[in-house]
Amino acid sequence: MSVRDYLRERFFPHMWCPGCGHGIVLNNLLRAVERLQLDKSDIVMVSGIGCSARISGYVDFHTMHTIHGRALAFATGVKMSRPELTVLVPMGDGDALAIGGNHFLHAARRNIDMTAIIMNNRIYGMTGGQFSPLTGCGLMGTTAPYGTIDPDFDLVALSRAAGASFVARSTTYHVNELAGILEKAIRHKGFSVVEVMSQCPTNFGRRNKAGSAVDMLETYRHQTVALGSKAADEAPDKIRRGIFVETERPEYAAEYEKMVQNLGGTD
Ligand SMILES: Cc1ncc(C[n+]2csc(CCOP(=O)(O)OP(=O)(O)O)c2C)c(N)n1
Ligand code: SF4
Repeated sequence: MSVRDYLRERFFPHMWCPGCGHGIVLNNLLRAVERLQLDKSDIVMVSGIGCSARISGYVDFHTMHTIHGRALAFATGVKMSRPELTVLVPMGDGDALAIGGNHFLHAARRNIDMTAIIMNNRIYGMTGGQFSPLTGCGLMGTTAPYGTIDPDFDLVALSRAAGASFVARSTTYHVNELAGILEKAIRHKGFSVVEVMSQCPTNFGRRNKAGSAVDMLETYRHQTVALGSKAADEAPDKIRRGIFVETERPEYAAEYEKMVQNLGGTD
């Protein structure tokens, strides 16, 4: 299978604005799936609502485009009924951590085997630029015309504390790294979180004077450092990229199946 075989080309051109980071995420996600040579009929992609969630329209897997904030709840149902399938859940920062924050915490706590890809553009892109739990103090949104006073979550720390057994961060600038991380996240047995810093030039960039999409990519290049690198030692204030957590612990669907078998099976 090649990357194109995993695409629904009939739905192109896509709906994203020129320069949006979400297409880069789609590209690298498909590269990861291609490297793993997964059969597309063994993959289920479940998404909520948002520009990021629209990824599910462009992949030729089994797809469910559900409701805002509830992708992980639907995905949990899919995984519990068909644990042999690979479940991918692309979400925006608003989708995953504002309206969907409760589902996120409990999916991580349960360590259910799926890959949550959180496209962090620090804004509600689809609905015109309201601030999200990842926007950060002082930045502008339509709902924060004088700058938000809400501190942001550190998604890596939050995921680790909630129990995710694989936690990583990359950006749409670092595409080779991103594809490699997504490949490992999908292969990992347990709840995997991949935060991808993904630019929204239209609703975050313009309002926050972040420049063009290319300028925003340059910012990812200069303001992040790879975990364990010399650059990271020299720049404690820069944002870390890489794999922060990769541990083994009991996976929820497998534990449930064990319990069913111990009780005599389903027949
Ligand atoms: C229950 C519900 N509340 C609100 C909305 C409106 N809504 C649609 S997308 C969205 C936010 C999208 O932001 P995010 O998840 O960060 O994704 P992005 O568009 O930035 O990729 C909101 C509030 C909705 N569709 N359903
Ligand atoms: S509004 Fe932002 S997130 Fe949505 S498609 Fe445009 S650039 Fe991308």
